[in-house]
Amino acid sequence: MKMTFRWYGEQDSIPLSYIKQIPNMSGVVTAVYDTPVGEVWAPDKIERLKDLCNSAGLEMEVIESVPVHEDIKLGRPTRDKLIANYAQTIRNLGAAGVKCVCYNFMPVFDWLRTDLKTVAADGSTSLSYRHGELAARDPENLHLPGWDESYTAGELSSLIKAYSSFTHAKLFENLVYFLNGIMPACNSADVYMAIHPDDPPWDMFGLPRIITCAKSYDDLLRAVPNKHNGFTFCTGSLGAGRDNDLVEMAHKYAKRIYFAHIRQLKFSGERDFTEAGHLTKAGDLDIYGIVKALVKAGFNGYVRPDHGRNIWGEDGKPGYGLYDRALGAAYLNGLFEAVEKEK
Ligand code: DNO
Repeated sequence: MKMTFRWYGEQDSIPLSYIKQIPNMSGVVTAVYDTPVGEVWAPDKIERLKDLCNSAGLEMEVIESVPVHEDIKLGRPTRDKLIANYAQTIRNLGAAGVKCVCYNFMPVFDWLRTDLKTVAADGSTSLSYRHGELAARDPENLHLPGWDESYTAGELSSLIKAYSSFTHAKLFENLVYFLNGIMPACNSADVYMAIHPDDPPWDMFGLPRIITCAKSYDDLLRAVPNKHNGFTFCTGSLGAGRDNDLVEMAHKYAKRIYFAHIRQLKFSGERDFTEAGHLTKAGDLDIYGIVKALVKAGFNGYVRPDHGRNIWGEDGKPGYGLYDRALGAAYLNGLFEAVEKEK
């Protein structure tokens, strides 16, 4: 495995030199943030980002995310042009040494939470989700960090309407169409696509969500068997689905998991949870069991500590502070080393 760390480009308050100081850090996971969704990422922007990372002694082999335009998800007539642009971005990324691209296929919204700073007994803060509370909110008035916020209010409302009679099957068909359209570019650039699960893994505000469980994984692998089609195994996203057995999934799909986001959850209700530090005993997910299953089944991808808490007075980007993700990386390094040596 290669341990990595998410870095939000030059706007990120965490310097690359600090990331480099985390033991065993091979590289950062980042993105070109100033190209509108749907346009081609220019080679000079990619090279510039790569040079920044490499000068700090870090690789840039994983991109999170190249966002997918809503017209592709909706299957609108403009999609072929947008898919051709996406394919060109993949070729440009491959030429710069990128090996893995994380993306998601969630309609309109990315990850959802109700609170970004839930305070724990020890004073640390983390993200939390309470289903009843979120479902009662107006989706047209939601803002969360890390989202594409480029829609105007009018665009957002017409997008939500456009999905109103949209079925899961149609969305899945459009995902397959998209993947088939970009696979030739992935083959020639040798770039591995890693779809991020829906977070949380259920429909929200009447918008369909389709990457939620083992069945979605099976359906997608069957529809697009190409090895360049694989997964970002996000334990926090899939783990919110109480029926998902993450240890079993880690074992079953290890070879098609190209990127693992490892994060811990503590449940307070059927669909209510607070994020926690990465340790197995800090929450309800068996982080040790997941790592063990991945390693034993031959996982050989990228890993990043996901979210965690804000601690030691740090007022970092919610879910993306330095300190607790560094502690998470240290813990995960230990787990991987132990399990790999046992193998
Ligand atoms: C949240 C992240 C997601 C993820 C995208 C991938 O913290 O895991 O925003 O980056 O869904 O496309």
